[in-house]
Amino acid sequence: MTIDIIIAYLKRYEFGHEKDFVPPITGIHLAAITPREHTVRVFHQQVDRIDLDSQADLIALSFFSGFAPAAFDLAREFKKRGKTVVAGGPHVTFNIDESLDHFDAIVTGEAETAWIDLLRDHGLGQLKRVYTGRPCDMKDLPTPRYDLLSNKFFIRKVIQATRGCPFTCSFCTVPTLNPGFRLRPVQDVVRDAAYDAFPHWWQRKVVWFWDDNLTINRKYIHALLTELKPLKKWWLTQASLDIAKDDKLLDLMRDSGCIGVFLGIESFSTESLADAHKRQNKIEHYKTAVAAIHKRGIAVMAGFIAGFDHDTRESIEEMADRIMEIGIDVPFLSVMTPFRGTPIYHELLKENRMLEKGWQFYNGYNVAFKPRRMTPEELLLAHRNLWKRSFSVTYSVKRIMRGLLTLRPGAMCLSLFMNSFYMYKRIRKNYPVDMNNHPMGHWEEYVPATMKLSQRERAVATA
Ligand code: B12
Ligand code: SF4
Repeated sequence: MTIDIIIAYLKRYEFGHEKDFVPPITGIHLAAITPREHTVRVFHQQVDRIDLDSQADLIALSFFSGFAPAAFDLAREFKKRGKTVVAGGPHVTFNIDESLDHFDAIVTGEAETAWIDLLRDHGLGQLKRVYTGRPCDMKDLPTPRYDLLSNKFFIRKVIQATRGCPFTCSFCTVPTLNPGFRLRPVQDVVRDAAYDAFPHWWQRKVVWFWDDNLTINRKYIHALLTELKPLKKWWLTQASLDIAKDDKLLDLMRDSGCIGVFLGIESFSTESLADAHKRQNKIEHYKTAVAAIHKRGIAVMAGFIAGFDHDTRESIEEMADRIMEIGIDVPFLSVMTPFRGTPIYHELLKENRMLEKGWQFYNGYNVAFKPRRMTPEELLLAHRNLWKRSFSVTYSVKRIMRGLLTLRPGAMCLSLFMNSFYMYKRIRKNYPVDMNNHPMGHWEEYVPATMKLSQRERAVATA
């Protein structure tokens, strides 16, 4: 059988980049766990042209909620051409009924325990509508099919070593999507990190861990980094703030080639952190935590969310200054997004604060709910102002200069590259923002009828 795996994408906002530097791991992982008797191609809509007239026997789509309209469009086009279209991923898992309107079959949860059954059934002409994937044990997972990645991605070695996270932040689907905390055997991960069939030295050198929270199990991370050290890679990951207090771990991170960590800092308000169930973050420690990581020459990327109940327009815009004060090298600035499958979604639904917006509003840069202390339009504007202030020439250049003075070479390149890129976006695309006359004007046509909250959903929420 021939299979086209497509990762759907829709441009996210006026400052957004259509081309990403680092690929998702989902498609190339799915291709790797596909039995070898099948022929697989992987497309990323973000960078690749999608072959609608493909001769494939099966089209498999994966997508986040914000890209659902693009996935539904693709499904419609392929079905018009007589193709069987299946889908999986975080959106499908929490939106089963809607997904069944668009796809011939869906996989909820993790593919490892369901994908092979689906392929077998399709081969026999006995496709079921829903396949339920259970959390997999992460043993014996193959190396992702890096060979199927388009050469448009700048960095290509993406790896997942662990799955899940012990925390329960109110806006995050990870605890329900990937329950528990599971680890791949260290030797499997090191084998993938050692994969070197890439054309450019930086693609061989840089390893990006797409984990939820790589460092949480200390015994495991120590074992992994000790084995990683001789490979002399530069690596990056997502971690929680507690690493900053662990000198031994930070030293090992430095010695094994860590150049960047992404921390979910989210907010400068104690009340907002409490609302978010982000008990692991302590505002008074932010600066010292960043300094401890910088001491090892490692760059700190950090995520911040605008739209908590205690946020005001002013507090959001001021975040730009606070982010500079605590020394973040690359900020990632999102709008609170109430994804299905999260506690915040249920809370907002109960309080009748969900806006009936299309899925394209669920991309981390738009407003899909009624904020407590602002209108949705004000929140959007405050976020855009925060973005503009954060990536102003002054702040971007300051971050680059600070990086040149304090970071190790790989981390310095990261700060230089990302800050220059966003500063360029800031200079080139300084659009005014108007929800009803958005630069992405065609978005409104994507609001599907399925976005209306069903009677059943309201009943469940208020029960
Ligand atoms: C790595 C990661 C990123 C990376 C890479 C993004 C990417 N496009 O892959 C970065 C940091 C760039 C990122 C950014 C964003 N992310 Co992110 N990210 C993750 C993370 C931590 C891991 C995803 C991953 O690679 N897992 C490993 C692979 C192998 O597993 P998987 O993708 O889950 O796929 C498995 C199953 O879902 C299933 N499956 C998936 N697709 C399909 C398709 C078929 C046909 C089948 C059979 C099965 C199947 O099988 C796979 C194997 O078990 C998840 C959290 C999580 N645990 O899922 C969040 C997550 C996916 N991200 C999320 C979000 C919201 C975003 C952003 C929008 C955030 C923002 N504010 O900007 C951006 C979007 C950027 C973009 N351009 O796509 C949400 C998505 C929620 C939703 N309902 O859409 C998640 C779930 C986290 C959360 N907040 O809850 N992210
Ligand atoms: S720490 Fe990160 S991955 Fe874990 S629940 Fe919170 S937001 Fe999700």
